[in-house]
Amino acid sequence: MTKTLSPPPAGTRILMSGNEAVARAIWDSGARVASAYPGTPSTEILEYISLYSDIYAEWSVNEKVSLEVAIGASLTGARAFCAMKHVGLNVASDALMTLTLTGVVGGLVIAVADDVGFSSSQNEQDSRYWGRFAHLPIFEPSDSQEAYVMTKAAFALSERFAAPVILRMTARICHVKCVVDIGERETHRVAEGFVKDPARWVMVPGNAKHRVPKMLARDRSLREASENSPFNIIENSNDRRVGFIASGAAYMHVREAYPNAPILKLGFSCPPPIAMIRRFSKQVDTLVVVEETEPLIETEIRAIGIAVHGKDLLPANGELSATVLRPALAPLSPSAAISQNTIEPQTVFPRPPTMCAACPHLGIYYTLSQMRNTNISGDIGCYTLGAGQPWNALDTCISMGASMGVALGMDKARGADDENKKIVAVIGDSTFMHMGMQGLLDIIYNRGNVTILLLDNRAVGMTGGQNNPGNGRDIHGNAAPRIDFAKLVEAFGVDPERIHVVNSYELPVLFKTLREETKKTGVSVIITNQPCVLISDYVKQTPYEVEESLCTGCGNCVDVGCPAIHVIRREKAVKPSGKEVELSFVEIETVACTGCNLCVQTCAPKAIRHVVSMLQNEPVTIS
Ligand SMILES: Cc1ncc(C[n+]2csc(CCOP(=O)(O)OP(=O)(O)O)c2C)c(N)n1
Repeated sequence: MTKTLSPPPAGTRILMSGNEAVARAIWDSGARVASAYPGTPSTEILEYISLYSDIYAEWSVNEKVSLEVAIGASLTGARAFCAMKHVGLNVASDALMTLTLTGVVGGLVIAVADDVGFSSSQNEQDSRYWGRFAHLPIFEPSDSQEAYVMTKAAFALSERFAAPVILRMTARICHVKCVVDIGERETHRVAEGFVKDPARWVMVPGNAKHRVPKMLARDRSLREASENSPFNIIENSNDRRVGFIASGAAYMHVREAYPNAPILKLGFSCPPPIAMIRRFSKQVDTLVVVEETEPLIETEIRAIGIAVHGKDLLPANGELSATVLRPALAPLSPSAAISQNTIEPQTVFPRPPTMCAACPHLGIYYTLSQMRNTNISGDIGCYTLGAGQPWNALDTCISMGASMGVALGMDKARGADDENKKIVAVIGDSTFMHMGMQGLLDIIYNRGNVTILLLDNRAVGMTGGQNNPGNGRDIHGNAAPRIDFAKLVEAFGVDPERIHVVNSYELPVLFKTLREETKKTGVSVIITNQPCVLISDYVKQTPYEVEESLCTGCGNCVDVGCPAIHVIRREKAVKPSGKEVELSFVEIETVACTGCNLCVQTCAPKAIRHVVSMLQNEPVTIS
C-alpha cells in the first residue's frame, strides 16, 4: 500500500508548491522523523514527506503530540520536523514554551502555516508572535525556492544554536507553485543517540531556571546571526523616496506593485536585524513596512525610534496584494515611485463551501434541524457546515474539541427559564481524538447533562480524508491499530446503555435515538458509523432520479442539503387551508448521486427512484 516517490536528482529544476518544496528539503537535509496533524494550508507537507521511503512520517493525533514526537527524535540527535497550521501552534505551544529552554540536539524545524485570509480556519493569527514569545528564530520564505533553501538552512541554524527554528509560511507560499532548483542531499549522522542529562532534559523548576540565562544569551547571538544572514538583504534602487521592509508573501506583493522601489527583504525576520533596518531607514525618505498580518516588525521599528508607516495605511487582516497596496499607499507615494503595472485581479464566481453529495453528515443535520428547544454545541470539521443552509443546526464553533466544554458550560449555567433545554454536542472522530476526549471526560466527571453525537466517518474529512486512528490505517495507508469509540467512551464512564452506534443514513433510527436520549438527564453518546464519501471505504450505490410526474414540489428532499439535488422550478400554490406556499420541483444530478437513499426517505409521494438503466444486480450495503 505504501506509495513512494523516485525523487528527481540534485540539479533538477522542477515546479513545486511551497509545501512540496519543504518536503523535499526535509528529505535533502537527512531528517529522520517528520510528524504533523493535518490542517490547511500545511497538510500537504507531510503527505509529500510520506512519499519519501527513508523518513519516518506520521499523522499524530494533535499538534502538541506531533511536536513532542519531533522533540523526542531531536533529543536522540536525529534531525526532526513537524508541520501544523497556525492554530496548531497554539495547541503545541505548551511543549514549545519549554522546548525553548531545553533546546534541541538534532536540528528541529517547525513549519507553521498561517491561513492569511481565512480560506479555511476558525481565526486568522500571526504566528510570528510565537517566535517573539518563545525566543525562537523565524524564517519567512517568499516562494517555493526559498521554502526549499530556508528549510535546509533552518536545520543548520537549529543545530548551531541548539534551538528549534520556526518556518513561517502563509497559504500563498504553501500552495503557489514555482520553479525550484534542487540541491544536493545531505546525510545527517546521529552520533550517539539520546544522552542522559537531567539538568537539561528534566524541566523541573530547579533545572528550568538555570536554562533561562542561556536562552537570553542565545537571543543575543541570534540577533547577530540575523544581521549577517543572507536571507536579509537590501535591494537598492536609485529612487529613494519610498523604501519598503517586507517579508514572506508581502515581499512579492511589494515587488509587483513597486518594481523600482528599494526593499529590505527580511527572510530571517525574528529576531529582526535592527542595525540593518537602521541603515536602510537612512537610505530612504519614507519607510513603509508591509507585513501579513499584524504590525510586528513595524512596532519593533517604532520602538527604536524610527518613523515608519504600516498599518496606519494598510489592512491588518487578510491577504495583501498589489491591488491592495497601490490604493492604500497612494497618499504617500509620488506616482513615479509606483509601477504603472495595472493588471487587475479577475473576479471569480463565488463557491460557498458545502457538504458532499451523500455525505454521512447530511442526515444528521437534517435530523438536528427538526429538533426544537435544543442548543447544539458544534466543533470543527466538515460538520461545521451544519451551521449553514438549509439546516441551521449548529449554534457554536470555537476551537478543536470545544463542543464538549461549551456544552457542559451551557448545561451548568441553566436557570429556571431554560431547565428543559436539550443540549447536544456534535464532534467528528478526528476532532474528538485531537482535543475532544478530555472535554468528554470533564462532562462525565462533573456530571453533565449532554447528548454527544460523535460523527465517526473514519477520516479527517475536512482536510482531504487523511487516515487517523479511527480508521485503522497509517499515513501510508497500511493497517494500523483502530480505536473502538464505543469501548473508549465506556471506559471514560459513559453508561453502556447510553452508548448507541447508529447508521447515519437511517433517519428514523437516528431521530428516535436522539429524541429519547435528549429527554434523559446524564451523558449519552451516539456514534454514527458511516464512512466519508471521499475515502476508499465508501461504496457507491445505484443513483436515483426524480419521476417528474410524481414530484409534488414539497421540497422535503431539498432540506437534506445534498448538492446533487437541484431545484429546477419554483411555483406559488395555495393550500386547502388558504395558506400560500412556494413549491420546489427538483431533479437529481445522476452523476453526483451515489444512491445513499437519504432523500428517498424524505419523499412522501415516492417520486425518487433508482435510475433503472444503472441498477446493479446485487444491492450493495454500506457497513
Ligand atoms: C488546532 C487545529 N488543528 C487543525 C485544524 C484543521 N482541521 C479542521 S477540522 C479538522 C478535523 C476534521 O476531522 P473530523 O473531526 O473527523 O471531521 P470531518 O471533517 O471528517 O467531518 C482539522 C484537522 C484546525 N482547524 N485547528
